[in-house]
Amino acid sequence: MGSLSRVLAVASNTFRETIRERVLYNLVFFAVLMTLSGLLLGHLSIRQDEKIIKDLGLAAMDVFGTVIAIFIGVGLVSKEIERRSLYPLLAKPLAREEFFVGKFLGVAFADLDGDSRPEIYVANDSEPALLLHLDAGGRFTDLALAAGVALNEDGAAVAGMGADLADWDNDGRLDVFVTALSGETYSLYHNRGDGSFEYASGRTGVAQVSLPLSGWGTRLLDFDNDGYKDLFVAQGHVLDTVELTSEQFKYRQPPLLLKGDGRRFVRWAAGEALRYPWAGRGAAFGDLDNDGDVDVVVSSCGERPTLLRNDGGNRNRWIELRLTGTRSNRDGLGALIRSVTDSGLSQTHLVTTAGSYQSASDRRVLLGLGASSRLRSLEVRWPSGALQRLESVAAGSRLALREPEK
Ligand SMILES: [Ca+2]
Ligand SMILES: [Ca+2]
Ligand SMILES: [Ca+2]
Ligand SMILES: [Ca+2]
Repeated sequence: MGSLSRVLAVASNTFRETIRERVLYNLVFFAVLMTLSGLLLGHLSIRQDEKIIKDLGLAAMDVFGTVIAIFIGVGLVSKEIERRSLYPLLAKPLAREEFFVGKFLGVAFADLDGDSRPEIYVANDSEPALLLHLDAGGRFTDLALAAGVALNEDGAAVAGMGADLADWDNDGRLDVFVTALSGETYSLYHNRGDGSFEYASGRTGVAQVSLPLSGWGTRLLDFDNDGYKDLFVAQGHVLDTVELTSEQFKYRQPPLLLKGDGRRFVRWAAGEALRYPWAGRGAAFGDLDNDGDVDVVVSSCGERPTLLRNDGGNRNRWIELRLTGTRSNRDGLGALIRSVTDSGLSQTHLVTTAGSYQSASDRRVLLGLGASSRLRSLEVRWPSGALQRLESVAAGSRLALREPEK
């Protein structure tokens, strides 16, 4: 019944909108048809001087013209209904702004503008990416082009596949990263804080490294707990025949690990496992062995998933956080964690399982402290707007934080 009533609602809306647009067109068409048939019959009747032929002919043309007009009208309306029925947004009256067209691969969620409602970043495989802003009335608007995250620095759409929203330069604002196909460069953006983003792939070294690579599952993660986010990408070209037509591009590619320092990213040799080429696709992140560093699971085409255990990431100090929402969602998804170490290093982490590509990650947050023995301050901004503040948190702690009820 639910789907039937939604279809009827859409049909009703569509009918009202479409009829207004098309009725004039159909009337004009009908009038032209009748004028032409009248002229034709008039011509015949003058020649044959038989009134009955004229009357019968006009009546026949009336019926013919009406049937044609109805067919065209019904055709246009049903085509419009069919087009709209492809979209899953049928539960409420539809506005044109709510249709966003694309290929929709990687998706990441975060409140980028601090209005306590999440934005949705959508990587769109060769079409401009979307940055959907949700207003207080529940309506989405695509801000990607205006914000500068729809295209790359050259104004071209890249084959965006995996995406992540994270603060890689520790300025307190979440930034955007999206992977691309070989021959393009991965797009790393810097959030300027005024609603616009800077394309930072060139100045950070990400562009030069990623030109021959094809990336999917990804995350800006701090694999060595030094307090600066690094970059992991599961890789492999989309075409298993690419080596027949290209000498430089490979179907199987090793995963990419770049170490970041808040300004630049450099390739990091992290053992034999990261030299093995896969047709990598999904990548999920989490501390699977609970030893204080982030491990990675990569899925690959035609092969078993691979677990990459992080050995040595816990040489630096760390704190683990697990959030439980009360007023916000139960898992605290979307919460922002701001921390400052004893040595003055500020970081911002987002609680999320999303991002990457076809993968869901550990919702716990692992905070790298470098050599610091404690956090000077820790602040959680919950999706409800609630603020929670802790001081002097020792390294090695595993904190379960519950959202304040009031
Ligand atoms: Ca927002
Ligand atoms: Ca930032
Ligand atoms: Ca790091
Ligand atoms: Ca681990």
